[in-house]
Amino acid sequence: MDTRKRILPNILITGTPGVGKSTISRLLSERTKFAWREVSKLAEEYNCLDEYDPEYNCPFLNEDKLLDIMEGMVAKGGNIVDYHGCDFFPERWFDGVFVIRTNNTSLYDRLSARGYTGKKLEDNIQCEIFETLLEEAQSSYKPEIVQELQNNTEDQLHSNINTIVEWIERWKEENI
Ligand code: DAT
Repeated sequence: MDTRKRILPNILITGTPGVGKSTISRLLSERTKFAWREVSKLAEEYNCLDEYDPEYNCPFLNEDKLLDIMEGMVAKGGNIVDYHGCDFFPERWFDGVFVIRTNNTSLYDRLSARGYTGKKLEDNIQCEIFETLLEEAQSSYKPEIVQELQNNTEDQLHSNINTIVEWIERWKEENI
């Protein structure tokens, strides 16, 4: 895929589970008409989940198969890719990478409300405390395309949507 052929940017929305990736991606896709690519759903839909990981109580993702399927989807741009991981996508796919962040107490409440308990809950809170996804994004993409967005409150949610919409408008001015 040649990035020069994209007429719209591709955006990656990443972060620990519960930080608000789906909420942001859905609102953003309604505003921009960009396609929302929920990677967990695509993995299920296209049978990219392999045998069960007993430690984490979730299936392994067949990354190569998933990437083959997604390659055609992202070729023309105009995609919002939403996933709690970011180091296995080809770097050339994305023009902007947004790492969504949430404070520990809000994240704890959101994940508990989702029914997470024990190790699964603790691992996800630790993941946020250790800035695992921020570091993963910073080591996988050029620093100038990685942006961190705090998403604790409704006000921040709307301001984050506006920030990304404005970023898209700027990208269009600079690239078309
Ligand atoms: P993710 O897709 O990262 O797992 P989500 O979008 O499902 O996260 O959000 C998790 C929960 O948090 C969900 O109940 C919606 C809520 N939420 C998201 N953003 C929020 C915000 N800025 N303020 C308050 N609640 C928020």
